[in-house]
Amino acid sequence: MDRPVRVFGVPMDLGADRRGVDMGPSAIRYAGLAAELESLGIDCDDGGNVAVPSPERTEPDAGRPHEGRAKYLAATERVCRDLADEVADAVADGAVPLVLGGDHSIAIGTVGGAARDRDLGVVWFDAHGDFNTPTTTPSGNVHGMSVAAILGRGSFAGSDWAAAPTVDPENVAVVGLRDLDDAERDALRESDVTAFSMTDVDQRGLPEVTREAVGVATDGTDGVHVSLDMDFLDPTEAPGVGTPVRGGASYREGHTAMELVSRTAGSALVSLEIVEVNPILDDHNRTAELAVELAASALGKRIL
Ligand code: B3U
Ligand code: MN
Ligand code: MN
Repeated sequence: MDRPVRVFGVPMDLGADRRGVDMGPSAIRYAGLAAELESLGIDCDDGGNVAVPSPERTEPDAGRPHEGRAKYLAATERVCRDLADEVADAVADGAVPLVLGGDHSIAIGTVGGAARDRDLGVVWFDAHGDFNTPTTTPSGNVHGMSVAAILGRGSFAGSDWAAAPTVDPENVAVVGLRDLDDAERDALRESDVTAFSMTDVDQRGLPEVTREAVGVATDGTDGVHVSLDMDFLDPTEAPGVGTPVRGGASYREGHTAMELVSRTAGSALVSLEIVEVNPILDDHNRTAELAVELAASALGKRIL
């Protein structure tokens, strides 16, 4: 990576049921993120944390009335607006923002900022589709709606923030799916988003699937955002995640995916984000350590 990297932490857990992902940014920094990136010759600067209100002092159903339910949507909006500004400023300064979550609702802010002033493609590595809307969600948790939000789907349309679609579904690819709700699955299949399940990964192999996903995100766009939900990995490798699902990517597949991001997106990589690390559920910080390794692979680390 020849551009500097600017790290942001977003200690957010309003978008998920299980507490603990708010400690993800600390755990990833503690696992040696800055030292690892500097060892690769990357100029790494820490932009600090974006302020997140605590759930104890926040009203889940405050704010704009919505059809259906999206818990803490008003607070999530404020956090995402601040994050979007930080991300947009970092990109304008010639840096690559590396955003540490936090639950996956923060991607609404990261993508909002990265897509400012450019056509952005997105590659989303996740066990889940994050394609629910406030009307289809079984949980009301915004981390299960963030892909829908960045596309301006469902009742996110018409409100003035998550509403404005920031990306074109034809330039969005999701990789690693193995846990979808019924209505979410139908919506994803009917959409123009390219979706690769673990069945595709099993049958075609992760390298081919990842190359195709990066191709979807770079085709006709000005750059790519990569969003890595750590539950993309199998829980044997990444036990410390908000919502573990068996049957995920292996340790090497995780690296292969990130190495291919670096090789194939290269200078088109606008921003990177790693989310859903939950230190409370982790085993001696190994999920955070893996997050550091995967960030290094995505930013150009090579074995040979
Ligand atoms: N699809 C479910 C569960 C879920 C989504 N993302 C995560 N879990 N991490 C939902 O609540 O929307
Ligand atoms: Mn997710
Ligand atoms: Mn997930």
